[in-house]
Amino acid sequence: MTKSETVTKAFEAAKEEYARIGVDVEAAITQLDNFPISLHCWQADDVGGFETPDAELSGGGIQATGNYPGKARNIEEHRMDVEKSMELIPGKQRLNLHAIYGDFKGEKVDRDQIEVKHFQSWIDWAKGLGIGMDFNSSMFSHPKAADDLTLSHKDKGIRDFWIEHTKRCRVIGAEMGKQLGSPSIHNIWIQDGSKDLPVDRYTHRAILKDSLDEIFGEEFPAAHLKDAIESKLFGIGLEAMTVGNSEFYLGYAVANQKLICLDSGHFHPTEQIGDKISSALLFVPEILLHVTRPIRWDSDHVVTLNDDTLLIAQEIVRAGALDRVHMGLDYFDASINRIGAYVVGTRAAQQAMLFALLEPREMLLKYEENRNFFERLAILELLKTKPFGAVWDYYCLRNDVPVAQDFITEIQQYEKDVLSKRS
Ligand code: RNT
Ligand code: ZN
Repeated sequence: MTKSETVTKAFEAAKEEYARIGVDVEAAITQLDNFPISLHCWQADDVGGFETPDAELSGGGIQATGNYPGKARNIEEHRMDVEKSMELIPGKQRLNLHAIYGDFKGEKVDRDQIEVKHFQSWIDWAKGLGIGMDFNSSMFSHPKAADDLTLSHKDKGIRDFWIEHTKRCRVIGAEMGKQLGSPSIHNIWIQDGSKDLPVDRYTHRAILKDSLDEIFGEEFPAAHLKDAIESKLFGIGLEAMTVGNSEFYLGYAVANQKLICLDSGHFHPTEQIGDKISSALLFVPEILLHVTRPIRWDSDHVVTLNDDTLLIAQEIVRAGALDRVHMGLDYFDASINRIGAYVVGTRAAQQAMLFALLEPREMLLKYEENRNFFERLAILELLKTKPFGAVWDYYCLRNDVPVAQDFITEIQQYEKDVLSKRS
């Protein structure tokens, strides 16, 4: 038997087995096909970006650790790496770009000067690939962010600089959405906070609220732009207080009907963002997720198919919210092959979605409503040994991407041919 015959045969058997507990595998696959994952551009170069002069991630309470060779040094290499990664991932993806990744062509363009023209080549690139794009204002790695205060700074000059930057980012995001025929989600995350206990939290939060009001003053069609705001518990060097904490942004998002962005690394370690989805959905129009894997802190390790990722996927599916929850990834591991990081992490997120879509919904609900809790537990445990892998492999085969471990050799080859030649 050829490999594709083996995979198909295993899939047919799996389909029957799932059908026996009332799961329609084909329907699950169709739903997965329509659920794009937004790939964060910043895994390819450790959150460096393409500003002139060459910048590196600095401050902001976030850190990319590791020194694995081969990171993308310019926009051409970056696009090549993202394309290579996308070739090895099944299903639909989008690209999530940060403002510092503009096509500045060696020119020094400060953040309050960026325009659509600096991103037109990205839009054209995305159009060529037939994918949508999301966007982020970049309020870190900049002299005007050195105080760890941006939109909430008491200095009006600094604050206005970042307000201008973010206003421009929304214009650029809206243009991306318009040209690509798919709304772009613009996300605001700021590092603003304080290392030691401050005496004035209130004013900084009041200022941040005013800055956001000013930023959101301009309206864009929902078909072009969606606004998201991202909360955080703490950052490195900013342990005592974060201006934009969960209460702040959730309050703001509810009051102004913005998207709340939930990042799996931005809460206390025993909290799971999967649990927050159904609550937020009742009060905000849509949710943006930054799926990541925090180890002991917001370490942004590559996403894996662990309990946290699974719960996120299960809660999206169980809440019937595949069209209201947008899944973006947000990790940056500089210690391993970066294309490998993209492929493993994105596949894990998709696998979580597929696993969740293969749940026998009716049966589980019935058990739960009848308080048959051992039975519910038994089925949830049983699902772990169902032939999930056979469905996944078939999904890859059908999408014409490497099946099972085959992507490993492809990435090794790319490292040999391309990455190892970058000094
Ligand atoms: C930082 C936030 C934020 C960034 C990216 C680069 O803690 O998670 O989303 O990771 O915007
Ligand atoms: Zn994030």
